[in-house]
Amino acid sequence: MAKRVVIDPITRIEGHLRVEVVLDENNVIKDAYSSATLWRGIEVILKGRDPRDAGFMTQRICGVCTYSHYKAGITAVENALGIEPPLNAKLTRTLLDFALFFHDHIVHFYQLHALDWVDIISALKADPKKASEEAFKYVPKGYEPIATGEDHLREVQKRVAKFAEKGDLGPFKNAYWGHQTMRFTPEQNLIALSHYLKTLEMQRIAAQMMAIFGGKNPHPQSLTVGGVTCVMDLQDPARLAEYMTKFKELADYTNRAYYADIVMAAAAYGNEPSVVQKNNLGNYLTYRTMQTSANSWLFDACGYIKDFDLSKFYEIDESKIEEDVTHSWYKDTGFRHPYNGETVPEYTGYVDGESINGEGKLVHTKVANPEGKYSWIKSPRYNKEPMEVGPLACMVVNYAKGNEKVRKVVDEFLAQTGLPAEALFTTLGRTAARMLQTKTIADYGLEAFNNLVENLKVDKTTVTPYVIDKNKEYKGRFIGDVPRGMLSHWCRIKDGKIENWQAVVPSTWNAGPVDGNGKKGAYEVNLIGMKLADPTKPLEVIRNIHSYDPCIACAVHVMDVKGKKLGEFKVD
Ligand code: NFE
Ligand code: MG
Repeated sequence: MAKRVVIDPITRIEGHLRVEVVLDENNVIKDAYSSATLWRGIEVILKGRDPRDAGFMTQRICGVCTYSHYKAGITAVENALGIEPPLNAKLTRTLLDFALFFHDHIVHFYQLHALDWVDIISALKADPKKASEEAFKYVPKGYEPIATGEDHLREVQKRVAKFAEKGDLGPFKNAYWGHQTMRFTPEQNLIALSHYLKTLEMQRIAAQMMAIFGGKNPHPQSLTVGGVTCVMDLQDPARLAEYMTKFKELADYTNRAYYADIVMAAAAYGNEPSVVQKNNLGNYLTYRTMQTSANSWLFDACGYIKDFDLSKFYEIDESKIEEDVTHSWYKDTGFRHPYNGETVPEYTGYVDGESINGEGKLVHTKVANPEGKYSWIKSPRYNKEPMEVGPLACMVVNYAKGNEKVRKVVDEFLAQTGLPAEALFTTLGRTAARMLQTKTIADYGLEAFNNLVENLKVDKTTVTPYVIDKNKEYKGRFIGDVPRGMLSHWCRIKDGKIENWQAVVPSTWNAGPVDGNGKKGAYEVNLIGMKLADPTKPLEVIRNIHSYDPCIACAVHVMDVKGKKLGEFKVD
């Protein structure tokens, strides 16, 4: 009988995710199931509400990308009502996006993902002097590394050694230290560890950056249907200067630490098969984001590539976005466009099976039922095809479209690392792409800031007035990339109230189960073919899943309107 490994929960993500992999006799993954085990939500709560309040409620979908759903909720209503916010408002919204992307991406790589790559215990054995010198190898031209100075690195070692000496590694315990697929040298591990600690400071700067024009972070408050309300701050040169200073600090950190560490990972992990295994799903979908002037976006592609082909860009046709629930715990009503989306729960649980536990023993477990339903996540499809979304999609689709800024950043990275373009379509490539997206913002984002400053000199408008006609029916949507990929919110308004609201979320695209046509989503299909060094320590699977930066709170954002109990869970 085939061996099965169940990882539940996958930790260091937002929300509740279970991944099951089925192995052949050589421990190669033959099949995989991605299952969201948590049920929560927002879409149904929105029904019957005032559309002007939608953004404040959609914002509660997630505690991580709070700004994404806020902006999406507001913009979907603007689109429905035919409101064009003033340029000042659009550019201010972009400045908030920059803050969110910096925050999410550095925290993801260092706090949520790095420990799949960086062996903390090994860092304690490093020679700090050697590490200090080595750090110079990986920074982009014209920059100096952050992790320099023998004394500084020795201090870093001491901080972590205190945990180790107590016999309790605190935040670093329960990881697969010493795993066969960990490839950094002790010195490289020490360099990355120093950045892990430094990021705890840098993420605070990103949060402050969001609060300058957002009022606070998380859950900023300064967007309103028609524009923005941070009028006083936009008129205050000190606030503008403060934003620019923080932007530059994060841009500098991106180049000197984040970029450098990914170049280092590319060098060390280039021969680790589980990390450079090519994805199986070659479809990547993105939508323009970060408006930088009246007619330009930093990432301007609205479309997709197929079969890993970087030479052909296809434009999106919004009518081809649908969601299917054949294998999700909802009543099956076929593929549905989100304007007509439905969410009727139908929980059927798991079935009896067996899996290998952490001691290598075969134990009785509940497992996903491939014939039935096995996740709270729906399966979004484009033209009935699964698509991967996320920073990797954003970078490769913009590359294919000929976005010059993206091309420059990607080409320089490939040249410095010696990697072929094909290497982007791997676990390593997905992790690198998130950094390259951050670097694109770091290198070019201030264009939006400068354009806003110039525009404010001649135009003080921050909001467009509007009326909602209660006798009219409206429909509208937001589509755009947020830190985890392409997000869309779709709304219908009737009698001045929200009649239907559907959010099709990045992690839903990637983490959804197989669809009614037997086509698997990105998580499931991309795991197939990966060999595990040791099934009792499935680090390869965790590293791959973490590379998407899963947010299951976002992916499962629906709930029963009456709050009915849908299943019982016992935690031992
Ligand atoms: Ni909860 Fe989110 C982002 C959105 S993700 S983090 O980015 O939308 O799937
Ligand atoms: Mg939804």
